[in-house]
Amino acid sequence: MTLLRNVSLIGAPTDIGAGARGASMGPEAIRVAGLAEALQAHGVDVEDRGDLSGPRNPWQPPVDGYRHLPEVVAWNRAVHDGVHGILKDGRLPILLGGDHCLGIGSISAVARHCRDTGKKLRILWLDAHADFNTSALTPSGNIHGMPVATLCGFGAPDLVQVGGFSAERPAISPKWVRQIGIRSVDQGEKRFVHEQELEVFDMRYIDEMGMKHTMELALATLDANTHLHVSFDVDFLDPAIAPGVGTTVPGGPSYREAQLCMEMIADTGRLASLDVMELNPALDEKNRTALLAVDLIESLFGKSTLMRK
Ligand code: B3U
Ligand code: MN
Ligand code: MN
Repeated sequence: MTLLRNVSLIGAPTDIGAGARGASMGPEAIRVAGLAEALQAHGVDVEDRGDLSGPRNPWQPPVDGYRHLPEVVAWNRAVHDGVHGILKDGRLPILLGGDHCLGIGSISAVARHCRDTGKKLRILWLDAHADFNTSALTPSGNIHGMPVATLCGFGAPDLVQVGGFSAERPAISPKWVRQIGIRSVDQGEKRFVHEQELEVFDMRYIDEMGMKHTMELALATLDANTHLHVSFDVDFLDPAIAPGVGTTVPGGPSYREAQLCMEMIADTGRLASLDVMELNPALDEKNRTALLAVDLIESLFGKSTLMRK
């Protein structure tokens, strides 16, 4: 296992792409829950680069299918630059969101880094939602429902172009993505997921086949040259254990399933960047969702009960 042991935290305190207010407090809640200290206890070198800044949330209705597009663009440019700087320094970025629209900035930075260093990119999208809407398909206009489609080149030009990409040469291909835990997909979005052949391990698949088999497939064909990015939307987890998110969907992975998912990712030794998104302290109970997220991130960085071969 050759896990990167140098981690940089970077916060993006905004709910600019979300449907509920409060994810802007996510970075601080994760810090208060002790992420840096927990990783340090596992021998990880952790620096905290503090929080990015950007426009405040004007809380306006959608315009042409997008809510707050100019503000979302500004935040994603800032996230891109912050994450790219960390990768250039040879460190593993952990983006503390913030809502999931910021995955555009984070993953475009990772994609640019992979292109420049000749790495293969694999993205694990842990989420209740596919986040594959476009302005024509979205029921809400909230851009946190659009980051995967945008990164694949289907989105607002200003967002598709973050990191120097374009609709013709987008940041990522749907083929590089594996979605896990999905249980809420809108009607039009469903058709588009199918059309673009996104590889989705939905909750029915996990229920029938188990998390172990799911992760074996999602992590298949990684090699020594693969950069593994995990985009962890905290609403991936069952709301019974993780109430502190804006859009809870029942029927998510249990604590045990989520632990196994994280442990199997850690075992690959390929984790090279991480987003922790959609944590909403305004909806949480005594920071328990943040504490759970920290616990799961520890597993992602190799915490295990016994010595492993
Ligand atoms: N698919 C819905 C809801 C949603 C997506 N992502 C989150 N919620 N967190 C939408 O608005 O696009
Ligand atoms: Mn999401
Ligand atoms: Mn979600």
